[in-house]
Amino acid sequence: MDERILKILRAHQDESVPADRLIPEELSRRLNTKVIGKKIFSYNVVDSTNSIAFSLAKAGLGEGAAVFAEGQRKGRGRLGRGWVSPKNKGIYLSLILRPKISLKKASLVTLLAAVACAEAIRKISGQQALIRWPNDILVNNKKLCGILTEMQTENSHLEYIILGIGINVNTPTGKLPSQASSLKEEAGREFSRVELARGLLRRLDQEYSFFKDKGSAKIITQWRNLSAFCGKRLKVKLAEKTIEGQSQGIDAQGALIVRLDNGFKQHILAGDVAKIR
Ligand code: BT5
Repeated sequence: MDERILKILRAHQDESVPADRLIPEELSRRLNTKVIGKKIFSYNVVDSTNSIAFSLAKAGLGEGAAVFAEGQRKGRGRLGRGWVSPKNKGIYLSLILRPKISLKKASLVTLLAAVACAEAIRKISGQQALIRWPNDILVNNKKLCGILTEMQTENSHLEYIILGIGINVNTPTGKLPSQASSLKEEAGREFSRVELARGLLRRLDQEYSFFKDKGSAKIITQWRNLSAFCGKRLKVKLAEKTIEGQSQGIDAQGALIVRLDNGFKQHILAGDVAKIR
């Protein structure tokens, strides 16, 4: 095509309609899930899909509803951090979940989601996606997916969970923070976001139904098999300090077990992990 025409098209790329649109008509085709994605809402650019899902859950919307956006202005990570969400390139999804479990078990939902994300990414791309505790999916040691689990509680009782998932699918690395990558960059080709999103909803549906019916044992085993750092030496940044030790997997509540050099085994519920060697 003429270089002048290409220049105009490129300049307006962010406003153009993507070929594979994350809209209910496409996403729900042959989805066949029991709970997850039974209702799907799609937006163009929003501040954060988690914020929309929170408002919907607060207003009483039932479990399994999914909110998708083509882009986010204020995508959220954990601990006040941000999630870079370029338009039309990634998947930005939030789900409303209302499991009847104790607060102590809520972090298992993050692990369950991490297993579903890693497996859906593996299935579509053949890439060796691995989980970095608690909420990152890595390919070739680079983060291309993050999970944010937010909760509403009342009197120490879990009301609902908003499960937010961001995946860099066809995103050029130039639009991402350093250390981050996308499925396209790692696999060397583009992927259908609709196909990946559908695969992810199905996988989440299977894992979530199994978790509600039969408990967490299967998820913990699957998680261990997909873990990037099991048995490796780690540094874990906690709220007030950083500790070092050997990763010994996760316990039944989903806490990371780290064996410190003095032999003490510490169970960690929240932190950021980096591998040392
Ligand atoms: C996460 O937090 O990884 C959770 C990300 C969840 C995003 C989804 S998108 C749909 C839903 N709606 C939302 O508003 N959020 C959820 P955390 O572990 O705190 O990681 C955040 C850090 O990852 C940032 O401080 C950056 O260093 C890095 N980062 C930011 N954007 C990234 C991206 N697109 N890809 C990879 N790394 C990124």
